Amino acid sequence: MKPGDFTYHEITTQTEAWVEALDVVERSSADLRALFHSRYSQVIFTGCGSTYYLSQAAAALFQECTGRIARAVPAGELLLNERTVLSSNTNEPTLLIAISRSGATTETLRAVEHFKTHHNGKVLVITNYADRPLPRLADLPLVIKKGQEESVAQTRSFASMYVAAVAASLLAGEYHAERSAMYQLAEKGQTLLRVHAPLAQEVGENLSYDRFYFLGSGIRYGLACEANLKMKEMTLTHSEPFHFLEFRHGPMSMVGGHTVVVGLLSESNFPHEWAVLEEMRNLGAKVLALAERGEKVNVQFHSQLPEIAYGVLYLPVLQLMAYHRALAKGLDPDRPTHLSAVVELDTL
Ligand code: F1P
Repeated sequence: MKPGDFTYHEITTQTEAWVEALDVVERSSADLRALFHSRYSQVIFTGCGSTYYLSQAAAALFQECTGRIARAVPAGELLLNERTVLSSNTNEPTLLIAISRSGATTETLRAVEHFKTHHNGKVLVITNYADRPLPRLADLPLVIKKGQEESVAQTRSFASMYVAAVAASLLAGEYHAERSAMYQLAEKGQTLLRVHAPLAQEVGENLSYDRFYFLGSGIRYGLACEANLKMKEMTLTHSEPFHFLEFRHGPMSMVGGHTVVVGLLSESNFPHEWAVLEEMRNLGAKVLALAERGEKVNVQFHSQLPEIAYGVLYLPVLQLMAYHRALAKGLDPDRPTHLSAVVELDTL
């Protein structure tokens, strides 16, 4: 095995795990319906690192699909600063959705245990491993085994759990046709990986770029955060995520000829978001745009699905770009510096 072989395999086979995620949600649909019809006044999504970013993407989508207030917090905050997150009125039940690849991260485990002991509400867990402590704490666990990975940085696992979170949100919002249509995503994802592999390699291997900004708004912000984390973990490159319009309010000072600005564009706000990318191009940035369609957009999905359903398509090309940059820098994408696959603490 060469450095990066696991990561490459996990990125390029991830669409199998997307399909399994849809199957898992379908098999659990009666239990999920019962859970979503139970009484709760707010929904909290939680996780750590990648799965916190997944929580951000999922909370925005859940609220968009259902109209119910949903928020994402890092599990460490839910545990250590719970009064900034949960209502002290225990008559107001909360639906807690905890997400973890490993099902063993200490912060997430302790936060869920504490919630179950001191608060009123049910717990849904999304994970890749059944035989771990976190799913055992759940009222309902959704386990997507095909998302399991050898690598430390999450790629296939993230996408699989994100697809499950999207499908569950569509179910909660009664978007049934849209949820069925998600089965078409696997083929679209494979096509994107095939067609845009050279672009991911070209941008990834260009070491004259020294900083990456990932712009995404609404349901895409959490995905921009995750793409930014891949760049940091795998390639040790300065990288940050921003909401599109926020980028003009300070961060654009950092833009120049060595900058890549990646835009995860929406359909609904395309002109406003595109304008930001054009301005950054005029300041010398290399712009990499991803969207459902658009004349000058580098990566076009042509999924013909509604915006709420196709978010996972933003991920594979950006994951591949991080993989290529890590190799070009002489790093092992499978084993990011200082990281282990799961953070287990005996201090909490
Ligand atoms: C979360 C996580 C990963 C990160 C690192 C440490 O794990 O923070 O996102 O890449 O490997 O763990 P999990 O709770 O989702 O298993």
